[in-house]
Amino acid sequence: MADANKGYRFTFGPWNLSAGADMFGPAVRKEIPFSRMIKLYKRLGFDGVQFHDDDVVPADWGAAETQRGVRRVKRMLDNEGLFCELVAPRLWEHPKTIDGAFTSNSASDRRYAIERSKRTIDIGRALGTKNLVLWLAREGTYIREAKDPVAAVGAIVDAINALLEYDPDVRILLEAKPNEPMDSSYLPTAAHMIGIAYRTADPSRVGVLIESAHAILAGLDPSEEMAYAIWHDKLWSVHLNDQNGLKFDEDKAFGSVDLRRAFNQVWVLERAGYGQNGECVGFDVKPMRTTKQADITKHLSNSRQFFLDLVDVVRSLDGERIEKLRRSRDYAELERYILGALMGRER
Ligand code: 3MF
Ligand code: MG
Repeated sequence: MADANKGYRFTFGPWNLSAGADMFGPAVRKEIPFSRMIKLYKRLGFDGVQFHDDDVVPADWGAAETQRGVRRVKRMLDNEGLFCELVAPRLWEHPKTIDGAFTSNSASDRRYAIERSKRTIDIGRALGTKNLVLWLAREGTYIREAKDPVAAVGAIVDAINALLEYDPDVRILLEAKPNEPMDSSYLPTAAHMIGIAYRTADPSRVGVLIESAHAILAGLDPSEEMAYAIWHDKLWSVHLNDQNGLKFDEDKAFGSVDLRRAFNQVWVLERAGYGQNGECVGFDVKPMRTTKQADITKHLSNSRQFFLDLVDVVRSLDGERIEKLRRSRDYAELERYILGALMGRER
C-alpha cells in the first residue's frame, strides 16, 4: 500500500487545537478534552504527539500522582497507536519564571526551572521519548540592564549541562525565537543555539527544533536555518508554520503566506533525507480566531496536505534538468521551472 504520509511522520501538540483566546479577547470555542483530541490524530493523518509537561499532568502534582497520571496518558497513546515525539517544560507561566527560568536573577527561581525540567525529562521517559525541547521563552529582557547578557549565556549552558548529567540518554532540542514574550531573547536564532551546543558537556546530545515563523521573525529564511542545522546533524525536529511579516507570532498554516518559502523548506528537508533518522514533521499552527468549532482541525489537515503536495512537487522535478541549468548558470530559467511546477504548469 502506498504510504499516505510519503515516508514522513507527522506530529503536533494539543495547543494547536486552541480555543481562540488572544491578547484582546477570551476563548471563542470550547476546549477539547485531551481524551477526545487524541482520537483526532490518526484520523487527520498524524502519527505522534508533542507535549508540554503540564499537557500531560499538572505541574504541581506530587511524585506518585504524577506517575499515575503519566501512565494513564501513555496508555491512551498506546491505545490509539500514537507515540510521544517530545516533551517541553512550560517555563513561562509559573510565578517562579516571571524573570526568566535558567537566567532569572533569583537563584531559587533558577533552581525551580532546573527541577521542573528534570521532572519533564522523567515524564518524557515514561512516555517513551528521550527528546526534551527547551523553548527559552522568558530568557531575555525588556531592558538591557535588567540582567547580565554575558552571564546569561553561561547560565543557559550550565542548565543544559545539569540536564545532560541528570539523564545520560536525554537529547535536548533547543527552540529559538528572537522575541515575544521578551523584547529581546538570548540566543535568538537556531544558529546561536548550535553555537552553544558545542560548548556543552555532550554536544552529541544537543540539537535544535526550528520553527519557520521564529526564523522569519529573526529576518531569516527558515530553509536557510534548516540547512545550516542539517549540516551540523542537529536538525532534530521542526515546527512548520507561516508568518506574515514582522508582527506577533501568528502560527499560520504552513505555506499559507508564502508558498515559495514553504516549498524551499520542503525542498531542503526532502533532499537532505530529513526524517530518515526518526525526525518528525511537527506543526505549530493556530486556528484563526474566526474558526467555528466544527472546523477546528482544518489548519492542521491543510498544513499536512500542503506539505505532502510540496513533497510531490519536489519529487516531480527533473534533477538532470536542474543540474544543466546550474551548469549553464541559467537561474532565470531555473526559477521559471520551479515556479511553473509550483503552479502546476510545468513546462
Ligand atoms: C512559542 C512556540 C511554542 C513552543 C512550544 C514548545 C506554542 O512561540 O512556538 O509553541 O514551540 O511551547 O516548546
Ligand atoms: Mg513552536
